[in-house]
Amino acid sequence: MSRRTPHFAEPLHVGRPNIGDRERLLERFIDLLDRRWLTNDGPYLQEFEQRLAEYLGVRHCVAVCNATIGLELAIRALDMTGEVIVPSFTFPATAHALAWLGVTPVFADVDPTTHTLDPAAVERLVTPRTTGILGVHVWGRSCDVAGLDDVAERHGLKVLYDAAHALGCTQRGQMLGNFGDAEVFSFHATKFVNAAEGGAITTNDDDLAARLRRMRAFGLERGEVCDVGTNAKMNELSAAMGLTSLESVDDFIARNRINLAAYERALAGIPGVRLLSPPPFEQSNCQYIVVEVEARDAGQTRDQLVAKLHEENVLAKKYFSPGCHRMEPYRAAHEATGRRLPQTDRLCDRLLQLPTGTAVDESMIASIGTILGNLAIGRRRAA
Ligand code: T4K
Repeated sequence: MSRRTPHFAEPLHVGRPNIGDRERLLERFIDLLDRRWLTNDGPYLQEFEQRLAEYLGVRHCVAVCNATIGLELAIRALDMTGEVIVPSFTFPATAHALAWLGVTPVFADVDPTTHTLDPAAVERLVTPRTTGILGVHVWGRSCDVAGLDDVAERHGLKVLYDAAHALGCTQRGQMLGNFGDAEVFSFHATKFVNAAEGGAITTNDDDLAARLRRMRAFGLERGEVCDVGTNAKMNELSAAMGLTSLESVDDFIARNRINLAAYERALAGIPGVRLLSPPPFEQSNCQYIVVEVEARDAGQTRDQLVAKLHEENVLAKKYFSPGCHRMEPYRAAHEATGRRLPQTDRLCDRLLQLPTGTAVDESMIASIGTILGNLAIGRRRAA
């Protein structure tokens, strides 16, 4: 059977890493090899933490080996136990970090516009066992931090934010990273600023920062074991990558904005295909191109569109489908509660993400628009 040639000869990935200044990166690698200092609070780690804290305007930044371990560290350092309320509409790492520590993730529904936790839905789930709220700034859109703080204050709960998507994004003009008791960023290869693997916990609480630093390195402080700890350290190679990548943060954001504008043009007028815009009056890193599909108007379901895009080598994603509450480790316990998460289920069925970043240019985006337009309009004509 002959296979049709895809539109793109090479696959276009969502999350193709941005590389930044290669020369600077290689200089740093040579330098750290010459110095023979590869991990354990090395100079690049310290510089990365300091530069990140300055960028975010936050007092403390504790770099870690990845965001999942960063969440675990923060959950434990904040003494979250029992039940913690969390969105189901997130990468499974958010829920896993709780479950891994024996804390029950209680899934709350999200706001249909922001895709982040709905404070009213959170409040309905508070029980005597609840110790905290774990919000996710999904796509870099800020949670309703004032609404969640209000619920937390009235019920004596800790607030942690999963800010894996949110570097360089603001809430009322202030950088995310400054809210709740702590926030956790990801510097995974697929994030627009990356350290190959990496993460960072930010907080304005001095005692919490000291505890996180101890816990990150076996509970050690000045050579003494003062706490139960683990090994969550970021090594020097990752820190050098993170630092170099962070130096290009403005360029990466500028490129993401240009790509977003190109998608706005390319997708305009395609029936049933709506591009999500970042919130007005806020700074956004624009690192995810998120499209909502209305199957009735597009003449195709989201899944059909994704399958056809893949045939053209556009490897669109279906983050975060299914929601965590429908995933094997959590399904039975969630079903037993009889609760429904209609907004989450709706988003899980309708959203897709398209390639952006420095590996994609405006002409590729125009072609993706043509492919999508032909699929949606062609189908309607056929109907
Ligand atoms: N919280 C939230 C809300 C998150 O979204 C995530 C991670 C976390 C917490 C946990 O953060 P970390 O512990 O990872 O620091 C990706 C990422 O693996 C994952 O980190 C990310 N969220 C999630 C949203 O997306 P996938 O399923 O897209 O697959 P992946 O990593 O294989 O990469 C996607 C595509 O990118 C591949 O098709 C090929 C391309 N790619 C990937 C890598 C790793 C490259 O071209 N080069 C590469 O080096 O998960």
